[in-house]
Amino acid sequence: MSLTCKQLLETYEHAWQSATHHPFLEQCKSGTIKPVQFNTWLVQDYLFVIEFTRMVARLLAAAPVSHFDTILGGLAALKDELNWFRAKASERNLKLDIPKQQTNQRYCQFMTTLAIAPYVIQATAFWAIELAYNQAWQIHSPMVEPYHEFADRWGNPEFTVYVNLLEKQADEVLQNASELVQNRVKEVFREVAKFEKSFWQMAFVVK
Ligand code: HMH
Repeated sequence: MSLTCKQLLETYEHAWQSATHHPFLEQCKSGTIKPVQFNTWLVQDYLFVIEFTRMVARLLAAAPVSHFDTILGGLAALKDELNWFRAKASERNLKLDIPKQQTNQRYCQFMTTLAIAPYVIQATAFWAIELAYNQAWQIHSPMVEPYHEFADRWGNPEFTVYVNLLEKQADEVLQNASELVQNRVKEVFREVAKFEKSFWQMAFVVK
């Protein structure tokens, strides 16, 4: 029996729940988040997305040509996203050349190590990372101003369609994964869930 993305979500339901629910998101929804905390998340996420873009570039290099369209679409969206982050930071007078917090450093290090993993592992990690944001922001939508556009960026229905395509691509290659590789996929999925949970918490570590 081959492993599927749906099975990962079912098996690790609790860990996934923690990845997509957090006081940070609730406080953005209600507008009670302190601006300094929101800004902390914003700059850390910008720094994360730089390394995430590099991960997606490596994934493209390992992908079958039939997966190019979706991945190239993802990279184009990341190009816009990086520019959007810079615009948001500039509106808020935030410095972007600051050190990553430890959680962010570890998450980025984890993405770097995926470079030498088989494509199926990279594809599943890619799907899980995008799904985490799609669900987390969607579950907490709509958000009050000025957070509405943040919730909409990842929670919008087109983003869900894109994440579903990533799931299909991961499922397709999971069909041929050995048991050893399936076990690595499970570990990587749990790691993503753990990192996503701690990422929200970074907002509350204000330096
Ligand atoms: C921490 N996970 C984190 N940041 C993001 N921007 C995404 C996932 C997806 O885009």
